[in-house]
Amino acid sequence: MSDFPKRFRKAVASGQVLVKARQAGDNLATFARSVAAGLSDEPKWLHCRFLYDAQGSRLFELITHQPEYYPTQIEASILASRSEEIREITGPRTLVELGSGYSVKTEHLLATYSRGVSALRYIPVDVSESALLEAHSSVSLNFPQVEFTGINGAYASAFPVLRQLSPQMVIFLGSTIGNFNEAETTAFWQSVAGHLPAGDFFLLGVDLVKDVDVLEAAYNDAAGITAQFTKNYATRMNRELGSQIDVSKVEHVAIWNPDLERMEISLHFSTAQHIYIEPLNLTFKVDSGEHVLIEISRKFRISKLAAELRRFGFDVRRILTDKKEWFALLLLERIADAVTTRALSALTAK
Ligand code: SAH
Ligand code: AVI
Repeated sequence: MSDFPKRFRKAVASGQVLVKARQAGDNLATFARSVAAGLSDEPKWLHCRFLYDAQGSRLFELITHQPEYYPTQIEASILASRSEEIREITGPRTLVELGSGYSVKTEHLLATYSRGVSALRYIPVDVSESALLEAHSSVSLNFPQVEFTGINGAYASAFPVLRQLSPQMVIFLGSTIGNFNEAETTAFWQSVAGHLPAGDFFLLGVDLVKDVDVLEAAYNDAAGITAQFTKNYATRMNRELGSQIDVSKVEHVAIWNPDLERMEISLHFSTAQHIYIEPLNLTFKVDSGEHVLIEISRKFRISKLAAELRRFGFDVRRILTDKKEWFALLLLERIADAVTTRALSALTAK
């Protein structure tokens, strides 16, 4: 991992499409350890990043086309109409995208940021190799002037190279930030603030708190695609970890938690089952009727979020939202180090 910045520089220089942040074989061990940690806990959980194998990435893309799943269409229309305004504030710069998936909505930004420049550097970061390759075929076809270097790894794997990419705008769309719990959110912003030079920008997409019926419908689409996406977790465990889960006896459950203002997505076991983790030779028992939490999707209130971001060293330069105020894009600027250092030490002193 420590030589990653060097490998990354070489990849950019040689025009390589993808650079792996981790060593081969690492992913399976990481997956097995993560599943074991979650199934040892009470209540049981599984980490949502492992939803995205090739099939999971395809299913997520299908979710974004379901009529009930409003975030994608609304965020895309904000980007389509406001990308110029964003570029006017930031000026031309490199685009780094966290959790880029198929980079579909990003094409609005690529179109705007590639205008009038001889080349635009685009660095998408994603744990899903298939999603990065899919994004590359589309971006290279539609934007030949874009220099694409995908980082195949977790978000944090890209942080050590942020300094060499300045001036940049880091993009984190789709309200994927909502999939982090509180501890992960704090660690994420502290780490981004520690690596992003002052004056660089961060474009954050967030889904806002709204009517429970709209929210629950978005995660329980009539075509059952989200249910397939959830159950694919168990299918992936069977294939990669030899887990022997009877997938026909698990169900997708997605409900709104009003106290924590988040959707909670679980695998519900209708019968007791034993889950094997072959690489670790461990077995866990799940009871009949038990729920295993596989994903949270927090929804936000702009004023509270903006105050929190300021404490992490980000100034909110512009808030872009739709008429119904269902979704928002926040354009953040990383403020000067002295100010941030004070803010961060005040945070850690709490
Ligand atoms: N940005 C796209 C895709 C969102 S889906 C959109 O808005 O539509 C979330 C994406 O983040 C997936 O492609 C998934 O593979 C990736 N992802 C999830 N957890 C990750 C992690 N810890 N590190 C890097 N990528 C991650
Ligand atoms: C990627 N992420 C923001 C999606 C969400 O809405 O939380 C993942 C998802 N899960 C089920 N549907 C969509």
